[in-house]
Amino acid sequence: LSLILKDQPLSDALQHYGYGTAGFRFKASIMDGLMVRVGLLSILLLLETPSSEDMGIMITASHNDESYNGVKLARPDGSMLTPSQEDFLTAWVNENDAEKWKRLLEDKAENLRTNQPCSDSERTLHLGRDTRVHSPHLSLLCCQGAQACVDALVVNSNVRILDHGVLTTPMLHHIVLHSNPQYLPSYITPRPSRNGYIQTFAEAYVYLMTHGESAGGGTTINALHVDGACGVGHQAVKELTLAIQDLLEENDGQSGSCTGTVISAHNGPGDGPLNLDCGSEHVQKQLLPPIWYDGTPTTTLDYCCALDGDADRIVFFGQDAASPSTVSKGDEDGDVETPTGQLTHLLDGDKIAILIAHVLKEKLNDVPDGSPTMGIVQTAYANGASTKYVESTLNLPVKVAKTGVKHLHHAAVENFDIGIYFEANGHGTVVFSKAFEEFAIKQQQNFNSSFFVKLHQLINPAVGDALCDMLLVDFLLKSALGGWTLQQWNDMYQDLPSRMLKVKVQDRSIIRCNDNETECTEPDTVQPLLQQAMSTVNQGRTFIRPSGTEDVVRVYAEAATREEADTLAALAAQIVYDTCNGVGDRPSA
Ligand code: G16
Repeated sequence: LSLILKDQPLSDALQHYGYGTAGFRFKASIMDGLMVRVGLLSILLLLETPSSEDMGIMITASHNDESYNGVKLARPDGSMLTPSQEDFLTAWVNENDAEKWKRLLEDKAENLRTNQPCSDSERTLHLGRDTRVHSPHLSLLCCQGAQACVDALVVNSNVRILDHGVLTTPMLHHIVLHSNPQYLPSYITPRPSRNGYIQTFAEAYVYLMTHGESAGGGTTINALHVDGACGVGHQAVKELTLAIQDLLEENDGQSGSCTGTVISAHNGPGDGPLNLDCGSEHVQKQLLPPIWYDGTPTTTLDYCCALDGDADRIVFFGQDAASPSTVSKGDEDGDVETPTGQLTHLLDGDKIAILIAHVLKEKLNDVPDGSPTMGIVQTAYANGASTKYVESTLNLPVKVAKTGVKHLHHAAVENFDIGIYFEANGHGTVVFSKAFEEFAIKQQQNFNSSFFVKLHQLINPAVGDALCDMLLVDFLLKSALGGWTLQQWNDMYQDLPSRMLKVKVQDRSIIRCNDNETECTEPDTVQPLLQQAMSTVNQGRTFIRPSGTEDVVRVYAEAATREEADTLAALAAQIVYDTCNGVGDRPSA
């Protein structure tokens, strides 16, 4: 108690620490006290799980700039917290009443004495962190809070706090899920470690690349250039690439002649500022190629992808090789030259979801009886053309969820045997039901087809995962589709031109939206003005919502032409500024 209330009180007493779209996320300078509390409360949540279940904590602010940090928890099956767990955490991290804290801990201790008097089952709290400069310090505080709770409750040594050091977010979720193998299908071997993560996905990729119908048909293969956002994903890509090369060498001559794709990792920690002018958020929102801080790749740039700061998002793109981005590490003052290159293609989360659905649909058509159900979950940010394509051309159902993968994940699990969920920003994965697992096993046993089993092995079922998604897309393009280019992928349908903007306001909490965030409900003056703006352009659609990770209001607009989309976005931004107490300069038309 003295640790949380005296030694590490909340760093900013006036701040309400809310659990946002993806955990607590603030300027790192006001997070010390918060981290101690989160560590402590995580132990309470861990002790509530059935015996021998592990949980995890990830310290990262993902796509935000380096001055931010964050913390999010992983449940035993690798998924995000439930709303009631989020409420519990939020209420207690903001609590400063010593008596209430004392009672909470006494009640918990009493409960443990009564219900788990001599439990010898081991539970572990796994910790991971990204490469931000303050992450080790915040991680340490979290561990101290967790250890203090273990000591205070006199819980025996069967609670372990295991700091894995630097991990990608999906690695942490993988480790937690694989530590609780009861949540894994029988055909996935539990490997709860960083190396286990690398081996799991490298093996599935190599199997699929070397056993597909088109295996070896790789004449169109170009190197895949990966922009690591100057974050944690860079090293992980290198490890994955090495593991794949080793496996391909072992396989050499045994099956097919596939050499795999040469994957080339760029923009590691220290090459440039984290997420600045690089990474998936930059590429997708600014519609610009990244700065290649470690030197512009000299070969073709027609097959590239960009990760975000904790490697749970990915977008693919092609870049005009004639005018690549200016190479710059920034001068002494930290200035960075403006990129000059152009995107030739942007393949975002909508396109990734549709690529996966397209291949799976074909595969399922070949299956003689009883296919599992399949559908796609999107958010309001999904391009209107993508939704139309899924419903009209693929003939698949679409569900629209609130922003935040926790909402999409839930909707995908609830509604489909094969639930493909992606946010347009490239955050997503595929979840499979028990019925799918039985189907996949039957396909393997009765029809000698391991495709569905191996596909499941290549996908991180716990959370959106840039590295798995990268390998999956590469397999689909190169092998399953026999050598598609980004152009062919892009040509599946044409996106409506869209634009995303951010507006600063005095207090974004005054803004409320409907359930799927397509309309603004408060302040009530906003939506009629947005409707009016939409009516001025062809096929116009716009919405606004308060961000759950940054202190801004987000604006999305799409329309029939680039000019109309930009005009609509600017109008919507001005409406936000005028009606919600905008801060700084009024957005220009
Ligand atoms: C997080 C969430 C995503 C969400 C994004 C932006 O991404 O995991 O689901 O789309 O924030 O959220 P908002 O618009 O509320 O700021 P990441 O990659 O930053 O963890």
